[in-house]
Amino acid sequence: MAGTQRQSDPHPPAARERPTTVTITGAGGQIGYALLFRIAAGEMLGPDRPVRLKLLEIPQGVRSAEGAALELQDCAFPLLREVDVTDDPLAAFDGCSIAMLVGARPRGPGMERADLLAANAGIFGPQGAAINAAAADDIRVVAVGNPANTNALIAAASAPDVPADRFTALTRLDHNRAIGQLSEALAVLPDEISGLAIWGNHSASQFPDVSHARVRDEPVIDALAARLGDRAAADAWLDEVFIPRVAKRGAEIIEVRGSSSVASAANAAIEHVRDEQAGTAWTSAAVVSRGEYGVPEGLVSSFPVYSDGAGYRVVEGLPLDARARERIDVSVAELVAERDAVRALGVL
Ligand code: NAX
Repeated sequence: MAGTQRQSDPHPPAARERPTTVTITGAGGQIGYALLFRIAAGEMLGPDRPVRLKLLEIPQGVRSAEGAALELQDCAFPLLREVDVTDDPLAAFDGCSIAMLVGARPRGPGMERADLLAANAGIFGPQGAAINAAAADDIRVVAVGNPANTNALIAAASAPDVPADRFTALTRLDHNRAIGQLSEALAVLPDEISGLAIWGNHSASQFPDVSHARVRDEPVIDALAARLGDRAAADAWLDEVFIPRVAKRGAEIIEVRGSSSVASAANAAIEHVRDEQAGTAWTSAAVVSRGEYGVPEGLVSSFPVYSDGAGYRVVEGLPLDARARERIDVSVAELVAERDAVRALGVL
């Protein structure tokens, strides 16, 4: 009988289901360590979907990933079927349904932007090719490693047999940061705020946009005006405090904590995949543009998105005022420059 268990069956239904293969690159790093245990506990795909984890590292990172694999075993998670650690991208993406591309080359001292893009093209190009060759038909990819949008673009371009809309980049952390700031400013709970949008690049040029956001049933802008005195005070707070604070939050975390965002980034990556798979009415994610809102086709840019469980789609038809248009254009211009720099390297 569907949905019931025979009393003699010692295994819950999840134990009999085929596991979903999740590949995490850079799994021996900080965000990897904050991701693995939550995924294995079922917080990303839910309590009914067993997982097989494949951890990809460079040779220097393999021992760290192996150590995490030992600890995963020590958690005895019922949903965790298998953990493989490898430095071979083809083995790592074999049969993979969800790829979380976390490992990236950080900007070193004196490194020019072109050098950074070239170093990451050397990572995300081959990983895209390996996804093309080895991943499962239902593969979905999220780039977390920076520059995340352009890294997703490179991976997508290197996987010609995989539909481009399977590739996304993480701006959920920016989205959550913006909600955190609004929730504090308005003294409401985070889940009372809806309709917030991050546009453009996951960088300081991004545009955290409250123009369609509501707190309960009230426009956020009206709630801010009521709290801060008037509409001019609300606009000033948005321009001078909120937008720069969200856009530069990563730098603030580094300054205060002495190290970059880790648990919040892992949390956002988990929520990005969870909502893409389970469906959501509205969030933010960087997806391959089909020309929506004038963003050049093919760029991986952040938009307000929804998911019906079959991948993120852009929420279309939102009116944009001149200030929003200008901010989006600035961030998209940065994405165009990154794409052109990568093209100049002969990568795209
Ligand atoms: P760590 O340096 O702790 O870990 C990165 C790991 O990636 C290392 O273990 C390294 O050996 C591995 N790696 C490097 N090249 C690799 C390759 N070719 N294949 C497989 N593994 C490889 O960095 P961590 O703090 O975990 O951050 C990872 C990335 O996330 C960075 O690029 C960082 O900039 C980016 N972030 C992105 C965020 C976002 O919202 N999109 C926010 C947080 C974070 O800054």
